[in-house]
Formats: sequence, structure tokens, C-alpha cells
Amino acid sequence: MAPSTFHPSGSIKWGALSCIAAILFLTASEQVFGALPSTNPFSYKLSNQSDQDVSAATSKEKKLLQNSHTDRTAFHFQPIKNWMNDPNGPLFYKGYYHLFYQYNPYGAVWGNIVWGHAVSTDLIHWIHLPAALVPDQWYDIKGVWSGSATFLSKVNLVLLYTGWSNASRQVQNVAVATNPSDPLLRSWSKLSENPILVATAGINSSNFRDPTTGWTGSDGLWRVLVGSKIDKNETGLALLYKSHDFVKWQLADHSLHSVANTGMWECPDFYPVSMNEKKGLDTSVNGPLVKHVLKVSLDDKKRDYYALGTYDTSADIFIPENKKIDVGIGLRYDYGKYYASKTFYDDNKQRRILWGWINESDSIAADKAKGWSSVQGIPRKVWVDESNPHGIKQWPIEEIEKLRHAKHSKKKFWLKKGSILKLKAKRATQLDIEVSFDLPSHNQQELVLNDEMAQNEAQINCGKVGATKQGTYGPFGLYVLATKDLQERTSVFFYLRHSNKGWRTLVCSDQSRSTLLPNIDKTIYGSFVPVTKGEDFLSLRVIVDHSIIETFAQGGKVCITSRVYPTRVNDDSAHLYLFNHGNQIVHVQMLAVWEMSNVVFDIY
Ligand code: DQQ
Repeated sequence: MAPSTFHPSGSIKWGALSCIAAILFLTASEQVFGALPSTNPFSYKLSNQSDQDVSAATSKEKKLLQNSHTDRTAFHFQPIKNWMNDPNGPLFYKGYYHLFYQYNPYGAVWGNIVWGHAVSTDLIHWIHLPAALVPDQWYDIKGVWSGSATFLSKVNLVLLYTGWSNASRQVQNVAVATNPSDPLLRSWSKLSENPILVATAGINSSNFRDPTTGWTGSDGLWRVLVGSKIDKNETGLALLYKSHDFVKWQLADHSLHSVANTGMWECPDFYPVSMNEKKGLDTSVNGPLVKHVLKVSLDDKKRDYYALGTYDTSADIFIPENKKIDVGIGLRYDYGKYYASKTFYDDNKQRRILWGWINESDSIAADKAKGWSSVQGIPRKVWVDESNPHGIKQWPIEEIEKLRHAKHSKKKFWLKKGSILKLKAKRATQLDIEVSFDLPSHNQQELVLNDEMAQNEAQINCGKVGATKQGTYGPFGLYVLATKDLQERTSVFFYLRHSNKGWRTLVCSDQSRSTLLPNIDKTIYGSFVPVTKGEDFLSLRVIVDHSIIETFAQGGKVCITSRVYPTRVNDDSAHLYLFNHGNQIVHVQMLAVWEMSNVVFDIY
């Protein structure tokens, strides 16, 4: 049964902010924000934020900004300028995809956070709209932080978000779409009842944030989670709240789930997945062929972890499939740079889509100089890995393939020991690459549970191997964003390692030679890849877009995102290579390289 809904017009004291009012507010409030203490409760890069011009970008400026820096991406989502972090409340409504995001209108570092807003009909071409939510109430005056969108009915849409209050407390608030007939959803009103959730006894109001999308149980009540932590054992937890109207909420007597020693859980996400098809499910769906994913963003590690499990609706608890890889200590969405992610159910194409924030790896000074920070990853479709009962797969949404052109492909060839093969690509700064290799047939793979220990081991191993050390099988893979002399290059490769239990496959993204610049995070990322029975190949898909490299190994079982800042690589001089530094010859089943078109974003 559909739960009761409230009617925006009857319950709102604050009139809707028109677009114009929002813009005026943003401009006029610079001094207000300037006066705020620059307290950063997170470990983001932060410094004096008054160094940016706040005037809206003209279209000429837009063009200049888009082309002014080679690190700027060509087809990833970015605001025109300034700082961006978490994706918030993604949704599909009346033909438009909406993306909200944490945004600082005044500079390239974290602070003064509003909800930036953009719309798209295909998740690739975006129109920037004025900010959807800005700090204008005592309960969010220091920042409109992360949250989610929930459809209370087909046309009754609410945003639930964390406000950072005048007293530096984290509280949860609701904003309602006040003009449901507007497909661009430009007008939002905050409820007079806000804050609708405050930290009660036992909850620290500094660790109380990032409400999820709501779902309903069989009792018809709404449920949401709020990320938190209890100091004892540094236990991270997802507080569970219930409500009949989305306004008055009751804290459940237990959390949905908690895991000791994982620290603060930011941006929890909880959603059902089908066990027998790739189709996505709406957030309240449950049943015999349904499992649930619980994802949390670990504040201490700045990494997104997930676990697959069962949602026991009568007890209102999440039971992980395997306690050894419980949320926060097991699988990660991405073994590179990927944080504060959020999914939504796309009713348009019946799929679940994941967005994730990809921060910079360079210095504050560099970010200020370029005038912007961070990108959002290419949205990914997620579904259960049919070959692994504990994991999910992620794959770039199909729409990205519209940008592919100038295909270069090759089939069935050998890569000799020590070979470095230059591949055709006119503009190797913007590529979509797919390559698959034969798996050496006599080698039984040992299946590795990707728990914390395995992850550390994988990263250490990738680090030891780099892309040059010779093994039996591998390293073999790709050099992307490379100079002709290979002085700068990022290597994405496989490496098969022998242990007493058999062979294990590692996938690595080695940034150690990605740039000649100092002061850059050049971690060599890596993970074990579960290669399951019947798989006689190893595959990579690598999306390259100037300063970002997104890797999807083995059909999306493992993902690694890297940010790189090459100094001698531009549209005319970037090179792409296939290499094999292993002792054994490697057979390439298929290689396809597409150059990718630019996307120009519009401003509303
Ligand atoms: N970012 C938001 C918080 C969230 C954090 C503030 C995660 O709501 O916990 O910008 O990156």
C-alpha cells in the first residue's frame, strides 16, 4: 500500500526560491560566507576561499575555461569552475536526469557548500542550472551537505539533506519540489518543520549525516538511514529512522547495521539488487530473488566499501552474505580514487546507476591556479556478478558509447616478451579502450576473497611489480597518456602471481610515472581480480579523459580510478601503447580503441 504523502503547499512556510532569487542570494551572500570560520570538519584540502571571482561565467569565459587547462576533462561531469564533491540526490524525472552535487560557488577548495544542480536527457550532455539548495536557514547556514532524493509519489518529490547549523551541529532537513510540472525542478522549498531529525541522546551531532533515499517496508512506513559512529571501538553504523509522513521520524531501537573499527560512515546507500537479472530495482522492492547492497563511505580512509546481503524486513536488519567481507572491511566499489558515491533507480531504462566523486591528487595551489577541483566519474550501471555471489559488477552507462568515433581495432595477435606496441589514436587524451587477453590455460586460478588483508597485499604487490618488473605472466597491459619517450605514462596492467595455492590475477593502475611533477599522489593502485571457472580470458576497459583514467577489469568485477597530471602530454602528443614485460608471450584476443568526442555543457 502506498504510504501517506503530505502536500507541499499546506505545510511550507518558506516561499519557493525562484531561480533569480537563488542567483541573487549566491552573489549577495559572499560576505556572509566570507565571515564564517573556515572550519573544515573533513580532511579535504582547505585554505582561504576568498580568491575566486564569483560572477557567473559568460559563454566566452565558459569556452576559455573549458579549454584553458589540459587536465580539464572533455566528457566527464564538471561544473564550469570551483570546487565540487559528493554527488547528491540523482534522479530521473519527466524526461530529465538530475544531478545535484556538493559545490563551493566561491573557490576551488571545500567550503560554503550549496547543492549545485544540472540536468541531462542522456547522462552525458548536461545543462548547468542555478544551485538548488543554498544555506539560508539557521539549520543549514554553514552548509547544505549531502543527502538523497525520494519520490513520495510519482509527482511528490523530496530532498532529504544534512544541514550544518549555526551551532555547528549536523541535522537532517527536507526540501520539497514546489512545481512538479517543471521537468527541470528549479524550485525547492524547505519545510517549516525543519530540522526533522536531530541527534538525540547517545548520538554525536558531529557524526550524524548524509541521509539515504527513503524506502517503505511491508508496514507502509518510510525508512531512511543516517550515517554515524559510536566512539566505542570506532564503530561505524547506519542509524535507522521510520516515519509515516516523511516529516515526523522515530529512531529505531537498533541500527540497520554496524561494524566495529570502521569509524564514521558517511554517505550510506542501501538498495535492492536482482539475483537473476541485470535489471535494476526500485528502492522499496524486496522478495525471494532479491538481495541488498549496503555501501558506506569510510571517512577515515576516504574509500567506498560495500557488502551484498539480505535485508531481513521483519527484524529491520542487514545480514551480510559473508561476515569476513562485511561492509567497511571487504569489497570496494573502486580500488583507486572514488568516494561518497550514490546510486539511484533509473525508471527510464530500468537500471540502477552509480555516481561517484573523484577528487584531485594534486596540490591546493594547483587547484587554485586552474580554478576548479574534482570531477564525477562516468555514471556506472550496477548489478549482481552472476559468477560471484558476494560481488557486484559495474559498467559505464551505454550512453557514453555515443561519443565513440574513429575506431581502431585488431584481433588475435601475439604480444612477444618485452614488446611495446604503439597503437593508433590521433587524440590519445580522450579514449575508450577495450582489450582482452587469453588466460594462460594450464593455470588454475585461486579465488581470492577481497578482504582488507587481500587488498593490502594486492596494492603492495602491484607496487612491487610496477609495470616493468618481469614476471612469468605479466605485467602486460596498456600505457596510456604516454609521451613518445615514455618518460610520462600511466600503466594499467594485469600480473599473474603464483602462490602455493595456485595462480592469482592482479589488476594494477600505476601512476608512479604518470607525471614529471612533484607533489602529486602517485600511488600504485591494485586489486585481486576474481577469475571464475569458465573464464578463459582477462579483459580491460579503460576510459581516458585527460586527467582521469577509469579502469574496468573482467567485465566490471574490479574498478580502479586514477587522477593523473602529465606535463608533456596534450591532444597532439599523447601516445597509447600495449606492452608485455612478462617472460611468456601473451595472446591478445581483441583490441578496440575509440577516440572520444568532446561534450560541451550548457548554462541555463
Ligand atoms: N561531504 C559532505 C558531507 C559528507 C562528506 C560535506 C563526504 O555531508 O559526509 O560536503 O564527502
